Amino acid sequence: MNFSLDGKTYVIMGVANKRSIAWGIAKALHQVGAKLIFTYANERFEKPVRDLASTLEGQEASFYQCDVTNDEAIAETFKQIKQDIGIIHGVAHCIAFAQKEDLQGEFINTSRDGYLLAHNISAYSLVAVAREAESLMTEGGGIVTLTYLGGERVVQNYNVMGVAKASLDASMKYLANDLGRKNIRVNAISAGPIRTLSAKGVGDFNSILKDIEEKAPLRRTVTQDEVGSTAYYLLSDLSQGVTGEIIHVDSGYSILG
Ligand code: NDP
Ligand code: N5H
Repeated sequence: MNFSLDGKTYVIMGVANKRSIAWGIAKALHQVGAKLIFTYANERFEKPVRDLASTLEGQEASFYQCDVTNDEAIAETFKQIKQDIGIIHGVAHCIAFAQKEDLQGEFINTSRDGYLLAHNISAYSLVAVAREAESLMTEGGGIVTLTYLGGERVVQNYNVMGVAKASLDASMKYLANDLGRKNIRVNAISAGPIRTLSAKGVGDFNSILKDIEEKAPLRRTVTQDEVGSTAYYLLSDLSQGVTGEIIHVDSGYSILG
């Protein structure tokens, strides 16, 4: 078994800044020798992502703009990657979005547009990305996405994003079934609450973190780096027989009733 990712290439989607979970994954994969390709949604994130990547010693990363609401943009991104770099061994999909007004109050008030937007960016994008990535993954490999407990049970205020995560989780399993015969494994990490740009503006995030510190078996919250090392496990040969799985990196919180 080869623990190193030397000679392997991974696409990291969803680094916004140094607090991003995607950045925790990037650091973990870099540490074990992987070559990294970063995608960002919005032009304004190009420079911050390039600046961050330049801190990874010896890493000659590549960068592409890819708004996952746009099928042509996804196809063009992977076409460019194929031309510029060649084959890839995996993708870390760390992307979600919902309108702020749909992340508070009662789920029953979710608008059709808000519902579709959250599902478009947060769930369907995995399907579209997997389809384009597949043709570049000729040596097999792994796809990892990020999910949250609110897709398995009701978590206050998570609302439409919970329903989108349930769709993401199911999409991950169907993709695992489709891609298994190509030796491409598809898995999800269910992360505990981590303070990131997305979590900003969430009312009372401090009390959510405090609740984890009080109740979770490990009596602490988790870090981007801990999610990163689990992503390394799922994207490497360490997890050879694992596909269609959701691993909770949440200090054990999900075992509580
Ligand atoms: P970040 O805000 O750091 O990352 C979210 C990313 O989503 C951003 O990089 C953003 O890209 C990207 N994104 C949004 N819309 C689009 C789009 N149309 N096309 C491409 N990319 C898009 O937050 P996190 O690191 O917290 O989030 C990463 C994942 O982790 C999400 O799926 C989230 O649901 C999940 N998660 C987070 C938890 C937490 O507590 N933080 C807990 C459990 C799961 P850009 O910056 O370029 O706009
Ligand atoms: C129960 C909770 C707290 C309430 C719900 C939070 C849900 C957050 C997820 C989504 C992805 C956040 C989101 O879409 C924010 C946007 O409306 C506004 N932010 C942005 O546009 C910024 C600038 C960009 C970078 O963000 C994105 N996403 O593009 C859940 C928490 C305990 C855990 C959590 C925070 C989960 C999660 O999925 O992120």
